Amino acid sequence: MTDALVLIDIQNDFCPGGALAVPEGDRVVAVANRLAPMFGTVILSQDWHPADHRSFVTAHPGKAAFESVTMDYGPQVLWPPHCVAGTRGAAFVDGLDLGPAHVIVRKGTNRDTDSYSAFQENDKRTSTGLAGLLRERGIERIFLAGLATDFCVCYSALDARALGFEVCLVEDGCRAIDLDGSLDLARAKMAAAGVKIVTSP
Ligand code: VGL
Ligand code: ZN
Repeated sequence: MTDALVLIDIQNDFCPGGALAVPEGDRVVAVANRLAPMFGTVILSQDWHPADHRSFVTAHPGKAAFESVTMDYGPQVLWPPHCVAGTRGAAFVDGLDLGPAHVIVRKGTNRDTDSYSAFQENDKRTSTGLAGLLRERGIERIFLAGLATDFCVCYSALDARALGFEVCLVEDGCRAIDLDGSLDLARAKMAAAGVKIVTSP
């Protein structure tokens, strides 16, 4: 009862054929569907951007996708436009069973700030409210799966640790973008923060 499953961004645009496709991204769906009924609390996060979001390469003429720029809040990778609110790309993958989900947390809704973490925006100040929700439900430990291991899953894991939750990363329920060694870096940061790596039963 003190465990929650938090499924990160299992959306069309992060799957093969999507705008920001993660290799084998669709493979996490079966794991998520198998895990969800085992938990009393299931949260889904959904990347949900306005069409003119500042993390989109299209908002930075002369820049290329996957280049980094400096925003007010620090470095920001420029992404191909993805998960635009209300579009098919932003929808959850068809095969994902939404039945067990209690709450959907949308993130990245603010034009000027990206939000990798399901807990707070990249400014490291603006909360999504997820920590309060989990605490009010008596949650002490979260299991994380979804997309992408080295961005939204990793940032969510690190924030959860900083907020005092135990964190188990379900490795076979995640897939990575792996941009310039970002997966190794994410693994090292998560290990240093005390994130446990587990596999689904
Ligand atoms: C993500 C880049 C931009 C993710 C979301 O879900 O990992 N990555 N927006
Ligand atoms: Zn995004």
